[in-house]
Amino acid sequence: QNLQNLTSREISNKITFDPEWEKEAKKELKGKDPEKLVWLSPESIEVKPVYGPNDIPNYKKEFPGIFPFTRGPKATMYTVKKHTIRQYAGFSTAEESNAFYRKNLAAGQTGLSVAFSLSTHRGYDSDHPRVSGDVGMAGVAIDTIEDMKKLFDGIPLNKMSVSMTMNGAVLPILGMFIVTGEEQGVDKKLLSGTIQNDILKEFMVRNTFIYPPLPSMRIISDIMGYLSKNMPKYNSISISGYHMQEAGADNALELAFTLADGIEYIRAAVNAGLDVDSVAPRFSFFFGIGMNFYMEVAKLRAARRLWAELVKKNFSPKKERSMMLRTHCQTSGWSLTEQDPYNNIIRTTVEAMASMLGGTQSLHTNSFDEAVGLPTEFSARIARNTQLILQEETHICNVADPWGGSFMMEKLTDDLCQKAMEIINEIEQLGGMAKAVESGMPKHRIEEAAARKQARIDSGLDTIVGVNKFRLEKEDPLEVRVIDNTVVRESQIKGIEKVRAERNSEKAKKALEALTESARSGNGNLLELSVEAARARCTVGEISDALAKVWGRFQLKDSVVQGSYAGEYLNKKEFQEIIDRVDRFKEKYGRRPRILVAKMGQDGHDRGAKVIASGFSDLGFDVDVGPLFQTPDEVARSAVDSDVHVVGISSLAAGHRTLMPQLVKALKKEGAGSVVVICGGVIPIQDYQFLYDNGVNLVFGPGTKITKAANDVLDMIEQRVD
Ligand code: 3CP
Repeated sequence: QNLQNLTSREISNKITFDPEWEKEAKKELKGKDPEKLVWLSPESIEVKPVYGPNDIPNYKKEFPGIFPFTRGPKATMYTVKKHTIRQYAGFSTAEESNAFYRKNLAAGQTGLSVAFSLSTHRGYDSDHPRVSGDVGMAGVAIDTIEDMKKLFDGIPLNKMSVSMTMNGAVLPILGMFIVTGEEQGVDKKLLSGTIQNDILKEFMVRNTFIYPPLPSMRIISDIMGYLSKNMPKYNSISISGYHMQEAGADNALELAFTLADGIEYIRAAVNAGLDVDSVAPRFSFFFGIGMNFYMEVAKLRAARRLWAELVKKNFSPKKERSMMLRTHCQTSGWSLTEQDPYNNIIRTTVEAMASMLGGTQSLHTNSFDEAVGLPTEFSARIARNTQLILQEETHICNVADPWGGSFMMEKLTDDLCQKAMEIINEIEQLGGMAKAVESGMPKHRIEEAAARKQARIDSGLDTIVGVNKFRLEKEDPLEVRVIDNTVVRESQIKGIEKVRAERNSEKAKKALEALTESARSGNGNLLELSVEAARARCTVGEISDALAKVWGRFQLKDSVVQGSYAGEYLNKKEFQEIIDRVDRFKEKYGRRPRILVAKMGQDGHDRGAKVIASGFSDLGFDVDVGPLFQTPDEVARSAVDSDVHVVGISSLAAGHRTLMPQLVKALKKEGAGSVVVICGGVIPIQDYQFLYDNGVNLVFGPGTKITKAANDVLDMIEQRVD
């Protein structure tokens, strides 16, 4: 079924001004054309210095709570119910995370949102050797139902709505959540909350997939089938653009890819024999909100309108609610800076305002220290209070969609709808989002946008206060939360051993065999079988492996985007100087400097790695990009095989203290001790000396210009080669 084009609004893209205003502006500009003041946004939308009624000649009256819901899903919006303050959190063990949740709820948070350990995301138990650096670092480690019960100890699941960001190991985690409710005495009909369950974007950006795309889509339809029958208050999916924005997508790409994912999920459900009205009412969305203020507000308005119109025209639902887009938002993690970090409080406030003015249903505000580590109690309090102050003190909540009817906001909403629709149609040409993902198109577009953005910052076209303008001479280090990974891992391993010793092993074995059989035959509901397996005390790793026996584990093929960084770099002289230096290197040593850009552990956030790869490649380096999820030994082996001068590791999930020393040792063992080792990403300044002491040669924090990094790396390589 092809998507029908939206034709409800004709919009003009010609830049015109009101003649009276134009005359006055020309006077002020001493004769210059006011068109010079038009700003070309990253979405390639021309933002004019002023708007008037002629910009929205086809304006249609719209109200919140009424199709197409541009102005909000509820008629009364925050005047009756304020958005949910839902802070994403989780670290270390279930006991520690539970204590953190309880404190936050007592202090004004209104919903829960669980961050799981990357080991859990990828379906590994904490005792697996591949995840030694990951357990409990960037989220809470859950291996068994006993961990899940501790996580929600004292939190009644019939009252508290819980969001769980889980995509890869979605079956064991959701199964364990349902059984936790059961063992708390809560009927699953009463469980409320959201499971992220959005695998398509994992293959594009977030990378915590386990299985190949096709069986992953089956998991999603099975979950939708089970939830629509058994858990009417539970949102079966959180279709996420947030991670696309974090990976570099502009607002039009984020909007288009997210809605196209949503359409694909409805198709998957319909193909699995489910009725659109049995699933779509429990679809929910998730958008990132960055510093492009007006555009972010427009994005949420455009998202609701486009979704309503697309679902109506293409699936003919009977229920209004099937067309109603409800969303969570998170302020942009990427917009946070390591430099002058208290500026992040202000950034987050502005982004939180855009989310509320755009009519979000639920919101996470980032803590100011998240560019360097996990939030502390102090920074988490400020993040939460940002929302409380906006809700309680500003009176923003007293009016639904205050931007409605603004010439500018209505025009930007129209513009974004049009841009996104163009991209959605391109995706349709490729055969829908699953096919587009397979072709690599969305991933490539996002990586291009990320490289362009980095060049705009490195060359000063886009300003980041405290980073490329108004930078402090001296920075004071921030206090960061330190997690002792070894202690967490040991305690998890004890927990797993206890569960295995006490369970009925025959029952556990049967439950796992049933899962393998269902994966093989295609019969049965995988969530129902996972609930059985959770009851039988099977672990996350065992349930995941039972399916991997049939489907295997998926590996992405990767490539480097070329030309986008160079294309956007303004200061051509500065850029050319490095290219010349690289050329001289080649003349002198017979080959170009060669770098292996790699990621270790289960940390799949690869924007940094990809941008470095594109930037270095455009500067003339030979660049190899290693596959995701490598062990230090595997990276060392690839470095030797490719005979590189330098290995660059990007670390965003706090694994650097464990994994970097292991890498240095592994290189030495391979006889490659002279390879330069560099590291960048989310690394607290307090850890730099530790890394240098353990053989790392250069550490680059967030906000480092790629051109500077390239020069420093060349200095180091030349010293070594000479
Ligand atoms: C709302 N309600 C109202 C009104 N407003 N009733 C009367 N008048 C109103 N004005 C009702 C709703 O209809 C609903 O009931 C109930 O109140 C709850 O409101 P809600 O708006 O649905 O809010 P909430 O329960 O918080 O749900 C929000 C959505 C949900 C729908 C967005 O999916 C959600 O909470 N998502 C969170 C996702 C999340 O936290 N993700 C974290 C990603 P009914 O339901 O009965 O209608 S963090 C990942 C980032 C980093 C990483 O990946 O690594």
